Amino acid sequence: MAAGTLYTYPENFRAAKALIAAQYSKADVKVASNFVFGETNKSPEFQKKFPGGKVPAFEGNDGKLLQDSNAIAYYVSNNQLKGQNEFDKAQILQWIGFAEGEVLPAGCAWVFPILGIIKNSPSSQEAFQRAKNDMKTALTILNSHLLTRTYLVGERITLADIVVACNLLNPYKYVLDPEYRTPFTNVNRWFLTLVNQPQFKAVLGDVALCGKAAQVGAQAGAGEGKKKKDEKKQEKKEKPKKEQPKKEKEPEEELDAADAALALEPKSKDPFESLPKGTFNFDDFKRCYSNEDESKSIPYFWEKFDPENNSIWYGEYKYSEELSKVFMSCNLITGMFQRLDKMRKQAFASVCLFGEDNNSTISGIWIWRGQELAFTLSPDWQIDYEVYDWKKLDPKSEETKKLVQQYLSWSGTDKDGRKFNQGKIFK
Ligand SMILES: N[C@@H](CCC(=O)N[C@@H](CS)C(=O)NCC(=O)O)C(=O)O
Repeated sequence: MAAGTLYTYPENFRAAKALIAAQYSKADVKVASNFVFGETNKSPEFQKKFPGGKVPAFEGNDGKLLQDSNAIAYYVSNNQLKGQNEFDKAQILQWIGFAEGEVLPAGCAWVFPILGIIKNSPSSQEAFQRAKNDMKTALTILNSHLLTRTYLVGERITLADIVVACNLLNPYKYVLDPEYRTPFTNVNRWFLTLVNQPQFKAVLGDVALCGKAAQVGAQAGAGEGKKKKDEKKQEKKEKPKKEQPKKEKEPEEELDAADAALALEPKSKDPFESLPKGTFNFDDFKRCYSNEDESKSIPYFWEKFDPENNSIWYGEYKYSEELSKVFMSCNLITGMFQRLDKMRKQAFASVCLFGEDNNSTISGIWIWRGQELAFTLSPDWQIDYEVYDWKKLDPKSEETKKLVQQYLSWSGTDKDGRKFNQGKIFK
């Protein structure tokens, strides 16, 4: 029986396939405890073993290496999951192909902009609509197949069920609301049967189906009424502070898609261009902040900061009561960072999450060129900023010094005493 270590971040639906399969087959698969997404998988040692640096990745106790969630899930599966005869095996492969080719693209295009994993732009509205339609087509096919069957292949759960259900996990959690999913009774019944099996539950915990479809820019599943620009306007329990590297890189999960989206955008004028440059060099400061301890980089900041031409702001997320899972809130922050990509050159921010699941707040310190709220300089930067309250800080005041110290050193508590949990750096 296969035994080894799975490299992944927590709550990765791809990794769940192998972990659930391992539950059924009693394969001894352990999740690497010190894995930091965007860092461990980008290291030369990791990439030597797993070229491309994607996760999940599997290292057997015997040294065998495997990438790709479906391949790993297959490897740790028992014969029942793999199929009892050649035709079953072929059908299982067929459904894995369906999961990857039909379900996953539609699911990602629909859910990822909402989770802030990929950038949403006016052109992606079309992709969004297409994804909803494609998901309908995929669910229709599944629904008619499951009309007369309990499981996808044969009479018992196989890898086909595990892989298709895992690829449907995020859609069912975040966007397939009761109205959308009602026609797909057989798929709903099948999905609920699966996620309530002890082997699924051991990996996924309780899976709550979506009550209200989450929208882009909003906390998934949370009320939408408060946001003005409803159409414009969001995994893994992240590592607790002690284990987290100080200057965590932004998650690169699916950044390939985000980067591709950015690359397609026409080159536009720098919105900061009309403002005087001043003497503060953002690149030099960022380099210092990344390489030095805060005992050096914060004094460096104050020594170099040019208050005539730059300003410091405090931004606080308005709807903290809607924040649920920490990983989703982190995606909310990094999603905003991605959408502000062109602002990076002349800006820096440290945005922190305080508290824990279902009891957290988000706030941050931002520094940028100019004295006004920078988001007003470009329509491209106005997707998220209205969900924050913004306060310009007086660089001379003691309060500002304290806030800069706190947020740049990722420490302290929020106003209500919630402890620092995660920090994200916009640079
Ligand atoms: N087909 C692969 C896709 C793996 C994949 O895209 N993983 C993402 C995270 S879920 C990743 O590691 N991205 C990091 C990167 O692309 O650098 C699988 O199913 O395992």
